[in-house]
Amino acid sequence: MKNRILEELRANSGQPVSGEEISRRLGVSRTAVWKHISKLRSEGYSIESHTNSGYKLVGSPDILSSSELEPYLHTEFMGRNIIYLDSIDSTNTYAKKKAEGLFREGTVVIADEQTGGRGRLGRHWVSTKGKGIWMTLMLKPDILPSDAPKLSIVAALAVTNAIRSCCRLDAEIKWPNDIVAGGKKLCGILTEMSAEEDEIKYVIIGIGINANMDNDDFGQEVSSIATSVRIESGMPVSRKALAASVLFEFEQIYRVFTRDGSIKAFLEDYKSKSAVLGKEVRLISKKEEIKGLAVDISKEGHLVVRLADGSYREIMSGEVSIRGMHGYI
Ligand code: BT5
Repeated sequence: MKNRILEELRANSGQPVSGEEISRRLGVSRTAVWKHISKLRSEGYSIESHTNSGYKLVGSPDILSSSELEPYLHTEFMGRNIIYLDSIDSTNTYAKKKAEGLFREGTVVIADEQTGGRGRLGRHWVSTKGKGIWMTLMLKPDILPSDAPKLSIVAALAVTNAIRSCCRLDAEIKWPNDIVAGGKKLCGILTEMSAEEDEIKYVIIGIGINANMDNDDFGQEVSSIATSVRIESGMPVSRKALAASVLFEFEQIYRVFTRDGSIKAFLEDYKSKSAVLGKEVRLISKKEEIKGLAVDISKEGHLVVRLADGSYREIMSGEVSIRGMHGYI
């Protein structure tokens, strides 16, 4: 009901609309209308009350709730059910708990702030309030569990396309799951899955985009490798427009991918946006560090590296960190 009242206020584009009219149109009491208006105000909506003419919407908060995101969405199922949280430890942790029950395909958990944002291997992800897009996509694709890791490739390509089209920034993909600009990290992706035998129970894809982060927000250690859309482009970005664009791009590629669990149809596009192909890289895992020239990405989504002795190694994304020879990338 709250969202429908918001729609009524928006539909009147800046003109006041009387409580009586809203109550009649929506079939609720005037007291109920007043209560929902109070709730909207507490969420950051600026609503003026005019004694004779009614309520007028004069400002909306910069948040990624369903009612704020909805006008920007051009998807069929991605983000059509949004769980918006003001603050949470981690949207991935939250989504995992939700995914144990029934959920609608394409549900998105979005938080304005994460107090315990997670990277891979238990690393911390800085998620400052109101400055980024911290979200988790909830999916149940009908593909083999062994194909699910390729969804990081799908997500990385979607985010890169969205940043390129929304922010006019030459974002690139640092295989497999980082998006970079100016040699620093703009976005990280954390894909987690639960499967039983040959059936996927759920896949959740956590996406953290540094939209309007400032250098100070990252802290000293992270700021040497991190950047944001705002820092790189010199302009703040609309988080609503960017988040909606990511969901749109994701839906397009996900549809193609889930036909057969293959990345073949968009692999060339992915490769053309790669920040590592053609570069000398260091691949760091728990066991070893190897150096080589990144030459290709296979149809399995593995990185193919040519080593100094001329031999080739195919690297799976799992537990590897990739670095340039002299810096982050
Ligand atoms: C990642 O891990 O890059 C995956 C990050 C996924 C974050 C999203 S936000 C929504 C969802 N909910 C979660 O709890 N997580 C997901 P990894 O490749 O392990 O990189 C982590 C490393 O990146 C850290 O050790 C830092 O060095 C660096 N880092 C931390 N915060 C960062 C930030 N905001 N921007 C850039 N780099 C950061």
